[in-house]
Amino acid sequence: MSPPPPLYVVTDRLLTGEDRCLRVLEDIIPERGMMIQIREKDLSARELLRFVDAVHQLARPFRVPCFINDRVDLVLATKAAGVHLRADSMPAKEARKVLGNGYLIGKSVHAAEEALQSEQDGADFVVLGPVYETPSKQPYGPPLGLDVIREAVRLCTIPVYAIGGLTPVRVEHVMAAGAAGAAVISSIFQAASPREAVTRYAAQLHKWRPQ
Ligand code: TZP
Repeated sequence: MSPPPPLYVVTDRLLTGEDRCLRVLEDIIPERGMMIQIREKDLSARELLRFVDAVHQLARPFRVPCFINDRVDLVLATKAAGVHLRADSMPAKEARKVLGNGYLIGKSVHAAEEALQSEQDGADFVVLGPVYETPSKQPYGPPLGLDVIREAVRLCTIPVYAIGGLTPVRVEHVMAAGAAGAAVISSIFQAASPREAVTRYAAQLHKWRPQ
């Protein structure tokens, strides 16, 4: 199986407004080389379904895979690429029972041992952070630093993505620490030119993972 794309773009409508969020996705998706996580915790199932459909319309022509945060049921209903589980989601083992092997499972983790546990539970990749202080205002806890990435990469065989305060410059450091890629919200959605930000990420990421 080819490795998953190194850039994991995570949506946050509350940061940008829904229209801007979709316009940014429309702008960056043709660059490819990315996965998208739809992370819209405030939406009801019905509202989320509508939003996922809007994102799929943009992403599917370019074969950009979309993951839905937490909602295994909506992954099945929309045939998304997979689910992205968080700490209070259904455990990966249970999600696998529901989804079978035709879908991917990502998991958010905050420690190297949690990354290993997620792998043992059947996750296909983990997203570990916050590595740096994050400009997104939500409470993600104190920055973990690069050593936690190194330790998770040492323990795991599945890809470990870094998240939290990433920029096209910092991405070099997390990749040097062994990360498989970067998961990003604000440095793309709040960039003056999101497409240029994606191009800069791609230039850095592909140095580490030639395609
Ligand atoms: N989990 C850990 S940090 C974070 C999440 C969802 C937010 C990342 O946002 P940004 O703006 O890319 O730092």
